[in-house]
Amino acid sequence: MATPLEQAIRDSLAPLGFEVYPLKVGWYNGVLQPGFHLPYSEDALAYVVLSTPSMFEKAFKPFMKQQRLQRVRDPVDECVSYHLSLLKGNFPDQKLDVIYDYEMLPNRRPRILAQTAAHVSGAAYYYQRKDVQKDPWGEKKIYGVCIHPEFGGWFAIRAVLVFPDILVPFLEQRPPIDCVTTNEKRIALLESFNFHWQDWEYRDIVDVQERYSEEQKTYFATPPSERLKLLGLDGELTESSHY
Ligand code: B12
Repeated sequence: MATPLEQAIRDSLAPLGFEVYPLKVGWYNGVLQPGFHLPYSEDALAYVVLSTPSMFEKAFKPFMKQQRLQRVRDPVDECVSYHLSLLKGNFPDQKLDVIYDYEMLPNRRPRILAQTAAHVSGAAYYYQRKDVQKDPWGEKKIYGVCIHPEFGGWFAIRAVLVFPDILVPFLEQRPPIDCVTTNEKRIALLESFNFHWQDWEYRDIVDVQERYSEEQKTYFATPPSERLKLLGLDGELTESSHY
């Protein structure tokens, strides 16, 4: 059963095409080296925020239409931060830190390892090289990828919300659904994600309920300098994401 807080977060974000999953900071820190730890109590409550395929239509297009773009960063990132800032305003009496997927520390490490957070919250299984037996890649660097049971790879991990003062020592951890079960498929998944992610194929490694619309695919496949034109707006972008 969702707590009233969780319900309030869902009620704000679900209509915009986002999903949220609770976690304890300790679950996240527990699988990471100290250099990546989040500086909060191990029992502090956090939520992973995912964008599902419909976020583009439900949040991003209206955001662009309302001309809310400040042109300081990638438009999708601005849209996400706009909505999460509004959400923050719903909890004026609660300390809430929002950590975005694109935020970097001064040492150039990401502030949050979004995939690790998604895995430990149960949102999406994080398939890494070490989840494969007898891998064929030798010295090559192989990046891992999260797969969601309903959306496959058609989603992005946008942020982690941390409530430093809400301690939940008894929060129950749900394991992520392991939907890419065979060694062969895991190899195919990591090859596809690492060597030809531009063809979108890795996203369909499981049967999915929803994909990005053709318009959304075109948007992400368009070079950043032409994306605003595609949306009927003037100007060029300097920052971009492809998620
Ligand atoms: C930097 C970055 C890149 C870099 C480097 C990639 C990398 N993984 O290092 C580059 C530019 C290459 C890149 C490319 C892409 N990226 Co990228 N990228 C990121 C970013 C910002 C940080 C990743 C990072 O530096 N991780 C640091 C490394 C060290 O972490 P790690 O490998 O996971 O290692 C840790 C775990 O193994 C953990 N660990 C150890 N044991 C265990 C055990 C368990 C059980 C667990 C859970 C963890 C764990 O400890 C390690 C650290 O010590 C993330 C967003 C974010 N904030 O996380 C997106 C992200 C990983 N990228 C994403 C995507 C989609 C892409 C691209 C397809 C698209 C694109 N626009 O470029 C390509 C595909 C990759 C490719 N073929 O090039 C998505 C992946 C979504 C998913 N389904 O998993 C993310 C999460 C962004 C998002 N908002 O959703 N990316």
